[in-house]
Amino acid sequence: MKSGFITILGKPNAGKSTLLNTLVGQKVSIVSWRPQTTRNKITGIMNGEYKGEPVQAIFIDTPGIYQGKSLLSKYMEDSINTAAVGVDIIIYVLDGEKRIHTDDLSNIEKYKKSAAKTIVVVNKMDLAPRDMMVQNLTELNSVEGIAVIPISAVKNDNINILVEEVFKDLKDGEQFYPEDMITDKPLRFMTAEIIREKALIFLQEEIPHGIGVEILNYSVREDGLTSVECDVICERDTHKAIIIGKGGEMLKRISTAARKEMEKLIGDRVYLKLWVKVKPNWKDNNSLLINLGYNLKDL
Ligand SMILES: Nc1nc2c(ncn2[C@@H]2O[C@H](COP(=O)(O)OP(=O)(O)OP(=O)(O)O)[C@@H](O)[C@H]2O)c(=O)[nH]1
Ligand SMILES: [Mg+2]
Repeated sequence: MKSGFITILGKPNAGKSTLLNTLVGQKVSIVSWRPQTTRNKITGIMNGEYKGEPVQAIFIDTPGIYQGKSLLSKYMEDSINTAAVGVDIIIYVLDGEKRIHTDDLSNIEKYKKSAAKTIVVVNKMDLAPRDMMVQNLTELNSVEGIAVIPISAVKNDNINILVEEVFKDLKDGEQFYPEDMITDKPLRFMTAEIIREKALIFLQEEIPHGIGVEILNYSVREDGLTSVECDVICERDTHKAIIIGKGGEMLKRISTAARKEMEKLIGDRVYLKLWVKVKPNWKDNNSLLINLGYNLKDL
C-alpha cells in the first residue's frame, strides 16, 4: 500500500480546518469565522485507493501562521514548525478572497524546503471574485516547484483533484492507523475543542481569544451516559460576566450547543457542566497552559 503524512499550513482563517474535515469526511477540527481558531496540531486520517492500491493519507491541520507574543502563541508557532518537518507533502492554503500577500510567498518558499512536494490550494473559490482568482493563479504559476489547485473546502469543489495530486506522490509504506480511526485526538480533547468552538461562534468581541477549556472530570457511566465537567477559563471578571450572560443565558447556549454536538459524535447521552473561572494571564502561565493541553514538551 501507499501511505504518508501531509501537513496543512497557511495563515489564520484560510480554511485549513475546513479542508481537513472535508478530506476526512467528518468534523475532527473545529472551525469558526474568527482567525486563530486552531491551537494544536490535529491529525485526520483518510483511507482510499489509488489505481487499485490501498492508500492511507495522514493529514495534519495546524494553527494559522501568526506571530503573537504570548506563551500560547509560542506553543502554536512551535506546533506549526514541528508539524512541517519530515512530512511527505505540504498543502499550503490561501484564502482566495484576498490577493496573495508577500508573506504567503515567503512562507511557501520556506516550507517548500521541508517536504518533497508542495501543493498550494487557493481556497474559497465559491466566494472569490473571478478576476482575483485569475490574478492569484497567474502569480502562483510563476512560483517554481509547486502544484496549484483552486478549491472550495466548503462546497467540495476540486477536492477530488487535490486528493489525486496527494495520492499519486505518496510512497509505498505501512498502514499507520487502523482503518476505522479518523483522528488521533481523544474524546476529552474533542470535548474541550467543541466547547471552545461554540464560545468562538456565540461570543462577540475579542473575549473568545482569551478562552481556554479545562476538563476537570470525564467519565462514562455504565448506562452509557458520558459525564463531563469543565472550567471555561477567561482573563477578566468583565469577560466572565459576558460569558455567563444575563441569567446564565450565554453559558447555557454554549453548553447546549456543545452537548448536542458531543451527543452526535458519541452516539449517546452527554451530561455537560461548565463553570467560568478568571485566571488573568493564563496564556503566559506555563503550568496553566499544560493543564489546558498546550505543553511545549509534547510537540
Ligand atoms: N465560502 C467558503 N468559506 C470557507 C471555505 N473554507 C473555509 N471557509 C470559512 O472560512 C472560515 C475559516 O475557516 P477555518 O477552517 O476555521 O480556517 P483555518 O484556516 O483553520 O483558521 P485558523 O484555525 O484560525 O488558522 C470559516 O468561517 C469557514 O466556514 C470555502 O471554501 N468557502
Ligand atoms: Mg483551523
